[in-house]
Amino acid sequence: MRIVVLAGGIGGARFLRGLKQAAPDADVTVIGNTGDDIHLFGLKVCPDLDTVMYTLGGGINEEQGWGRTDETFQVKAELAAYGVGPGWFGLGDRDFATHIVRTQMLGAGYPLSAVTEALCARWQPGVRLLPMSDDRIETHVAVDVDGERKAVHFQEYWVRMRASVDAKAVVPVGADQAKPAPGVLEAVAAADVILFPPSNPVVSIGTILAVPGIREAIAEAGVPVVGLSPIVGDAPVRGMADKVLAAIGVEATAAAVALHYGSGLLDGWLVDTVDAGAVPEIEGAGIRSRAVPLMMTDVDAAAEMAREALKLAEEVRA
Ligand code: FO1
Repeated sequence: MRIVVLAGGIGGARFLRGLKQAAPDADVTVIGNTGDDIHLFGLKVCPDLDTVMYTLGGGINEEQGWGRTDETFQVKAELAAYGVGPGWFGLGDRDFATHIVRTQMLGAGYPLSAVTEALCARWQPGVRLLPMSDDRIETHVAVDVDGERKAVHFQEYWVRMRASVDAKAVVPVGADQAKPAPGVLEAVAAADVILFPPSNPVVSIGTILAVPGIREAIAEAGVPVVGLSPIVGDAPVRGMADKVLAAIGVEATAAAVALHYGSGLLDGWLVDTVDAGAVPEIEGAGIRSRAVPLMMTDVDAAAEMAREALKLAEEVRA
């Protein structure tokens, strides 16, 4: 079975670990979000691609869900000693190696998709990891600070500001001129099922869908598209998805996110058991829905969720 998964960072990566356990023989292609990418110290950092690669490759810092395990921060400290920032983004020594290799290859003319393939040769994630685009896309967030509206890079909004101020707009800068990376549209067209894991519907999955051609390809793929709600009990399971949902006028509820994607895109939507009351509204919008446990407390729980998603896909296909 060929499965295509649109993945952001931590939630997407943890879901993928469960999917691999639930469907060990499946051929999984991950379309990874690159809107979180940031250029620091002359290096290109791809947080969501790295989180998927490290999580599935066994190198992730498990508690954080990002960065490397057994990490040290000597380079970061030395940079700070030179007064070179930013200090708010925790790049570890092991992680720096990934960004140095990536930046070196990009500098030699390799596209991000080839670089990602090269990095995955070491990590062997067990899935094909494609960036959503080889073109530069960086999400910026419009905020009001000291009475003036300004745009900050997503990472500054997320990490330095901890999403403490309202996001007035979320803009994937560069998306409208970008093209899907090689293999992305082909993978969607060849898929037997397409999954939206519990990633951020605005800055992760929404950004992937903002690359011209990807949303259309999924809507026209003619195979079941099933998503899992990142919102449980009217609150995001992790992160601050509610802040960016508010920016696009979508309520932080399992039903609102499903309706935001719409029945033109989604065929099925899993909500957590606490949101079982939302199932009739979602089904009324033409999206098949089931209430199952959606807390990814461990790999087995994530695997059970993946099984439920694949089961719903087969019900939709029937
Ligand atoms: N998240 C934080 O909350 N604090 C950090 O200092 C931080 C550093 C960091 C370094 C590399 C990397 O790949 C991810 C990092 N993240 C950090 C997580 C990152 O902001 C998010 O994982 C994604 O951008 C959202 O999914």
